[in-house]
Amino acid sequence: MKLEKVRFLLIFRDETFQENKKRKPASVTSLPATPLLDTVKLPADLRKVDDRDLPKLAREVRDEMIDAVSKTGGHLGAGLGVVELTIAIHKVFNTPDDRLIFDVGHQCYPHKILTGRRDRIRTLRQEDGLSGFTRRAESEYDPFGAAHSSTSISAGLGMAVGAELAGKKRNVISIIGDGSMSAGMAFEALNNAGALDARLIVILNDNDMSIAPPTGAMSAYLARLASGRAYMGVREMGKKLTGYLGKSIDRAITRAVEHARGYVTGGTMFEELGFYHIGPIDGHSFDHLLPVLRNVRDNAHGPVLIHVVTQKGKGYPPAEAAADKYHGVNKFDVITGAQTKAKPNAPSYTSVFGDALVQEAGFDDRIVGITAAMPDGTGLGKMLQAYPSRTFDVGIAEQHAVTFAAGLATEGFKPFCAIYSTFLQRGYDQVVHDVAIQGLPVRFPIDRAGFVGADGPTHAGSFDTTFLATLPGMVVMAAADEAELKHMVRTAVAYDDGPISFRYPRGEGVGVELPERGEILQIGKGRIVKEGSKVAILSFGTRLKDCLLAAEDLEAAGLSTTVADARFAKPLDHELIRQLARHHEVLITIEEGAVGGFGSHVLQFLATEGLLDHGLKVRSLVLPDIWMEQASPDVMYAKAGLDRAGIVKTVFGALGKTVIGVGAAS
Ligand SMILES: Cc1ncc(C[n+]2csc(CCOP(=O)(O)OP(=O)(O)O)c2C)c(N)n1
Repeated sequence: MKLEKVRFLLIFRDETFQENKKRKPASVTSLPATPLLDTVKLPADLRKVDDRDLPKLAREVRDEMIDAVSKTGGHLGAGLGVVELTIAIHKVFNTPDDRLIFDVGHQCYPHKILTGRRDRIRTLRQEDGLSGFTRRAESEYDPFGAAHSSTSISAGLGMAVGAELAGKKRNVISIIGDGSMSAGMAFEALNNAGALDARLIVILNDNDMSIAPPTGAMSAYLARLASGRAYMGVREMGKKLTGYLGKSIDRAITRAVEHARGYVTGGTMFEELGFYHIGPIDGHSFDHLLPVLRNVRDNAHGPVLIHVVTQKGKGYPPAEAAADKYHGVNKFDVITGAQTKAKPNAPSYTSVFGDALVQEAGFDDRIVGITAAMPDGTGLGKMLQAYPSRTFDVGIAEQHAVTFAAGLATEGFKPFCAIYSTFLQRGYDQVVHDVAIQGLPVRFPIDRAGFVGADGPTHAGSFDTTFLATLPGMVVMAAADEAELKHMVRTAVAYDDGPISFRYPRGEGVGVELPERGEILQIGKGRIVKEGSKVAILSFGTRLKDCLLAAEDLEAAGLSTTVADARFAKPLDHELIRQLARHHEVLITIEEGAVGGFGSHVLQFLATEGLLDHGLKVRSLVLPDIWMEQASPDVMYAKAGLDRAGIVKTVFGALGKTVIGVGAAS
C-alpha cells in the first residue's frame, strides 16, 4: 500500500470504553430484572444501554431469534453469527440516518428484532408477515432491499456518494459475507469504491462458510488473513504507518484494542484496491467491535474495510455443529434441534434431477456439472459426490458459471450449468452473448422455477421462460412431472446442437412412477394427455396436474376438454397448436411464469398463422403482473388464478358463463 493513500489514522483509544471497563456490570445496580430486550424497542433505546450490558442483550436477542425461527422456519445460522455485530453497529452508529445495508439480507433477523419489528418476528416469511430479507417498504431501518447476494457494496457506495453530493455527512455501512464476497459484482464495487474517496464502511463478515463450505482462491486468501499468517508479515507495515503519521503507540490502550491495532494490515488485496483495511477482529467480542467501530465512525474519511471473524450459528449448539444444515431450516425443536419434516409423498424435483444426472454421467464421461455455491440446493451435490473431478462449485458467481460452462462446451464437454431460475437472471448477458450467439451446447437445468413460497418475490422463478425463449436457437423445456424431468435430463444429454434448458419447481414431484432411465424426447414435440372436443388446455410445466383436475370439473359441466403438455416453449409444437386451435372452441395456455413466455409465443404463432381469425377464444394464464408476496405456494396459485378453480373460471369466462361452485355453470 502506498503511504500517500492513507486517508486517516485510527485513534485506538476509546475513552468511554476505557472508563466502562473499570466499572462493574451496570445491570447489577441500575437495570430492572426484566429482560433487557424489553426495554429496547428501537436502536435509540439500545444506545442508552451500557456497553457492559451488551453481552446480556446479545444473549436475549439470540434466544428470541432461536425461538422465533423454531416456529417459522427460515435462515438461522447467518443471523446467529451477527448478533454482536448488529448490536454494536446500532449502538455506535446513528441508524436509520446512518445507512446499514445487509448483503443478501438473510442475516437480518436480529436487526429486525432491534428495529421495531420484534412484535412481528414470529410472522417471518408467513403470508402478510415480515419478509425474510431486508425490505425498504417494511422499515426505515432497511435502506436497501436484498436477497440476491453481493449487492451491498455497490448500493452502499451509491448512498455514500449520494450523501456527499447532497452535502450530508452520514455513515454508510455495508455488511457482506465471505461467500458473497466471491461474486464479481462485489469486486466491481470494491474497484469503484477504492477509486472514489467516498465515506463507505464495508464490514466483511467472515464465518468461513457460504451455504456450503466456501470455495475458491478468495476464500483461501481470507482464511490466511484470518489465521494471522498474513498478518505477521504486515505488522511491520502497521508500525510504519503509525510512525509515518507521527503518532507514537499509546501504551494505555486496552489489550483488545491493541489486538485490533496489531492486526492493521498493509498490502492486503483490499488495501491495494484503496481501502483502509482493519482486522481481522473478533466479531463476537464487544471489546473488539465497539472501539474499532467508534474509531472508524470518528476518524474515517475514505473507504474502510473491517474484516470481522464470526461463527455461523453462534450460540446454538446444533447450528454451530452443522453450519450448512442450519443455514436455512424448517420449524424445529429448540431443545433437540430436530427439524420438522413433512413426510414427502414423492421425491423432490431437485433430487430426481441430481440422481438422473449422476445416472447419465455414468454413461457419458463428457458430462460435467457446474453450480454457483448451491450444490445441495440444485441437486449437484450428488454429482459432486459421485464424480468430484467433473463437478465444479464456482462460488457465488452465476455470470462466471455460465461462461465457464460455455468454455467447457467449446472443448466438447456437456456442461450442465445448474442455477435456480432467479439467480440465472444474473448470468443473462452471458447466456445471450457467450452461449446462445455462439450456439454452444450448454445445458441449463433450472430449479425453483415458479413460486417458491416463503422466500417471496426475490426468489420466485418468474422470468426464465420469457428471457430464454426469446433467444434464437435456444431450446426451452418445462417438466410436467418428475418422470418428464428424467426424460429432459436425458434429452439434454443427447442434444448437442445448441443451448438447451429445462425448468422444474421447488418441492416434491406429483408422485408418478419414475422410469428406469429417461427417454430422449423429440425436440419441439408436445403430447396430448387427455382428448376432448370443445375446450383445449395447453400446459407448459407442472400446472398440468391442476389442468387435469380442472378438466374433470369442465367435463362434469358438460364441456369436453382436451389437455396437452407442451413440453417445449421453444421450438413450439406447431402441429399440436394448429390441431388444438382448429378443433376446439376455447384454447387456454397455462404456465408458472411471467407474461412474455410460453403463452405469448403461442399467441404470436396463432396470430401469424391466422388461427385467430375464425373466432377461436384464447386465454393465456400467466403469473399476474405484480410482485407476489410470500405465502404458501397453494395460496399463491389461487391468487394468481393458476389453480384448478382459476382454470375453470377462465374457461367459463371465455364461454361467457359464470361459475357457481366447481363443476357447475350457468
Ligand atoms: C446471486 C445469488 N446467488 C446465490 C444465492 C444463494 N445464497 C444465499 S446465502 C448464500 C451464502 C452466502 O454466504 P455468505 O455471504 O458467506 O453469508 P453467510 O450465510 O455465511 O452469513 C447463498 C449462496 C443468493 N442469495 N444470491
